[in-house]
Amino acid sequence: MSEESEGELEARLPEGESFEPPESFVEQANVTDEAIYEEFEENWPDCWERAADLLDWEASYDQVLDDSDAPFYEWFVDGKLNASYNCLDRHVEDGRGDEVAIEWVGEPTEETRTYTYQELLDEVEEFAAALRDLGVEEDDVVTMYMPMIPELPVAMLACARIGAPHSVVFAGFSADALATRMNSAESEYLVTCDGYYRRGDPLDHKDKADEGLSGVEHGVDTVVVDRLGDELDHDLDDEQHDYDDLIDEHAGASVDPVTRDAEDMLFLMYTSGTTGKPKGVKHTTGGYLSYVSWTSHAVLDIKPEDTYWCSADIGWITGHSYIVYGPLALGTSTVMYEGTPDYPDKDRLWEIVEDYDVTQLYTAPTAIRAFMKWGEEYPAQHDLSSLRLLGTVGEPINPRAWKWYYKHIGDESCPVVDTWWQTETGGMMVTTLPGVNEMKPGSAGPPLPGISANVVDMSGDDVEPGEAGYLTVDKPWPGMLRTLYRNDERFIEEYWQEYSDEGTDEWVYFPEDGAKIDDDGYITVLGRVDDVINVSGHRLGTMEVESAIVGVEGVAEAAVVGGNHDIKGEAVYAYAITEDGYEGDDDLRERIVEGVEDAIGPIARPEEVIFSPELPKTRSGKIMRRLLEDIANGEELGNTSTLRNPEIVDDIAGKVGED
Ligand code: 6R9
Repeated sequence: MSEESEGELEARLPEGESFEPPESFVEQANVTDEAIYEEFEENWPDCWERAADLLDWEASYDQVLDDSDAPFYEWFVDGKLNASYNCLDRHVEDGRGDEVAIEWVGEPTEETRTYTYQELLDEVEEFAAALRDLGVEEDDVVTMYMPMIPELPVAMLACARIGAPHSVVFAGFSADALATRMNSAESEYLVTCDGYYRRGDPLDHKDKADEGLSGVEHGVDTVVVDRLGDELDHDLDDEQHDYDDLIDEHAGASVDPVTRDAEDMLFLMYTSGTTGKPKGVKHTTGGYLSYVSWTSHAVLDIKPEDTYWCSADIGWITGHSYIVYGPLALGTSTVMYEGTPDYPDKDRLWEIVEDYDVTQLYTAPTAIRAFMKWGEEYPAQHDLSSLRLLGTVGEPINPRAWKWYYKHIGDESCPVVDTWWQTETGGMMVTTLPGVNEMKPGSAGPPLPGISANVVDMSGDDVEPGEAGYLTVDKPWPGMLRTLYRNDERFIEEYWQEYSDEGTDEWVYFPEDGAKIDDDGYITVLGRVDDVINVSGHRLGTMEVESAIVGVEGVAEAAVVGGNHDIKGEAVYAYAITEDGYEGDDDLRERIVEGVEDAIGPIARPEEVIFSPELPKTRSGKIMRRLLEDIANGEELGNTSTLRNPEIVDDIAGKVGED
């Protein structure tokens, strides 16, 4: 966008302004009555039946919430259901088998695939039969290490059908990251593929999967999807099976959905936390599926006749909840895109919106900032009038990006929902209801009906409006994680210890985000307050990156912090001390970057590696990360007198931006 037109837009939409939901949207919205907030509050926890009612239950639950063993809450107690049945069979039984479930758009522009609900159900049953033949039993964890190809949701739903929890590992993660997760979950099955396209080139994925498998401590049966055909050939060994062969062998198979208890695990999702070890977040069948269906209905306004598109990757929670489970449970058409937004050109997303008449678009602030930088001429080349609602997720959105999205993508006629939530919350928690609330750019909005979120100070008391504090949630909700896989103790430590009153039964969930709240109850999320960096909406633990760096020969010590970045929101800044006999030169810098990519993946690639003879430390020997953050951001440095080695600070600051 040109400076001039940007200036015009800013003048038209001054800071602090709020926007009413467009009349045309309200007229047709799924939720339009603001009384819903009161209704949920008065009827809590029974209000959540409204979410459960969006599903078909084999046996109805006896109790909405069991809080007798808090914070190990149970939802929809003794209810029985199957997630794959809810996402597939029931729509087919309703006579909607010919309607589109998945519109898959490949990176090569000519390559697309459409799955109707019937076709998706057929393939899910065939793959479910194949998994059973391989030995997969109920409650066995099946890992998926796959890019954005239709076989990924097929595999997830096939697992759900036979009651085998899935654990999807983002395809951009490294071989090491795959091995760590498979070992942690003791997962004996892997579904992966030969490769996929990135900006026109076939990218090998199988080699990375094989390398990961070599680090797995137990035997693994692997299924390999042939995504690239003749572009890439691989030999399969005895424990490796070709996906298409398995599907052929089980053609026409019918596999009844197994009856799952509401509290049975639907999937595991590993996410970064404060320590170096990723956490296995456990989600259940009844609570999770009810919650993502409800939020897809109330916030994304999904209706069966929509063509809805969330541009996230299914390897992250956003893709699980809002590409696969929520949209399919509601029986809509969900778009899945394999490629990147700028290939073959920077208008690719807008071309897809136009071609498929996309009705809702859900994306991330980092993408919106890139679109802004590329210029409004790209969306302007396309007819985007099919869009009815826009959404964002993953990190705070700056008001300027919000307004650009609202104007240049939504033509000022689509509400924008800025949705705050986490892997652990399962679904959206703080955001406006698009048919009810006014929108304030930069502020996510009020907590959703039934969600009790507050902004508190360090002792847990509410802060004054406008003051920064910590976001907390003091009532459970159906989509919440139930525990960290096989680690109840860490579950309590990570999320509940900080703000709960020991001895009483007052359990308070702490998501580790900073926030402020306005007079009208709107919450602005400020970002993580733990050692987690949010790079382009992806969570990275500083400890994970640090341990990768100290694993590089020649590095004695490392500290990693997040620094501001125009597009990514935050970027990784690495400070390293060399071992005696090693130079902090380009060669070592390169090996550090490689080391991080090998241990985690390219998303964790340091923006800068700064060599320093020492790190700034307090007298008690703790690294002063705040100071390193200020240095990365080129900010004025505050008081350094509490440091053991204050002289080092100027030295390091002088080195930022050198490489
Ligand atoms: C869904 C997802 C969670 C962290 C979360 C927070 C940040 C997400 C946000 C947001 C401000 C929003 N975050 N949405 N911050 N405004 N609308 O992203 O899950 O990958 O687990 O990340 O992302 O810091 O704690 P996850």
